[in-house]
Amino acid sequence: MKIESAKYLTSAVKPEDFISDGMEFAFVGRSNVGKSSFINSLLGKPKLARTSSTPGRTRMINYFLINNTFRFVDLPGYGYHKAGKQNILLWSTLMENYLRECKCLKRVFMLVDIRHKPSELDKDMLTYLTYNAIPFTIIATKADKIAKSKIINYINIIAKELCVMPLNILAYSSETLLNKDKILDIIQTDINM
Ligand SMILES: Nc1nc2c(ncn2[C@@H]2O[C@H](COP(=O)(O)OP(=O)(O)OP(=O)(O)O)[C@@H](O)[C@H]2O)c(=O)[nH]1
Ligand SMILES: [Mg+2]
Repeated sequence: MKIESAKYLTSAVKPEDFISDGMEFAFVGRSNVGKSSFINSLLGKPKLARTSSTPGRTRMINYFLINNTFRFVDLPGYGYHKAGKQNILLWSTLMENYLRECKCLKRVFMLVDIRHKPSELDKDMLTYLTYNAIPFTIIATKADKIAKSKIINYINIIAKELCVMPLNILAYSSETLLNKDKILDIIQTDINM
């Protein structure tokens, strides 16, 4: 698929703001895992979704309109340890509401850091998606941070932890754009269905 146009559409801060028609692809994962960078690199627009080295940057739900036909939805990250153990934001309420209510969702891209074992929250997310029959693709991002020859080993570890086949996980890097075309093809196929 070719990205012809991509622009910021609107943000949601409460469920009443959610858009209820059309097609959407949403991006979930731990805070700082690289969701906004993933969106920007897929779209070839480095500054579209705000990225930051500070976890918890994306607090609202941000909608982007692509090719005037479908939307990307940048969701707040989960598992953000704000200051000390007392103040852990687990899943954001807004994100939970979104996953429960969205009618337009074609697929969720669930991002994990290729270098780390998935957390309990990641496992909970996967269970949630499976239980609610939401189609998903697991993305192991920041693949540029490890040697190419090691990618398969890391994918195998993540697959085992998440109880999925290694084939169901795609390595990605917003720096090298590894597997970008494959991901755009997945989106195109979903749209055509
Ligand atoms: N090397 C490398 N760095 C990445 C990659 N993806 C993201 N980063 C960096 O990781 C940090 C977090 O990226 P974001 O895209 O802001 O992460 P996020 O998941 O949107 O974070 P929140 O909005 O806080 O939930 C930034 O410093 C990015 O530059 C990648 O593929 N490779
Ligand atoms: Mg973000």
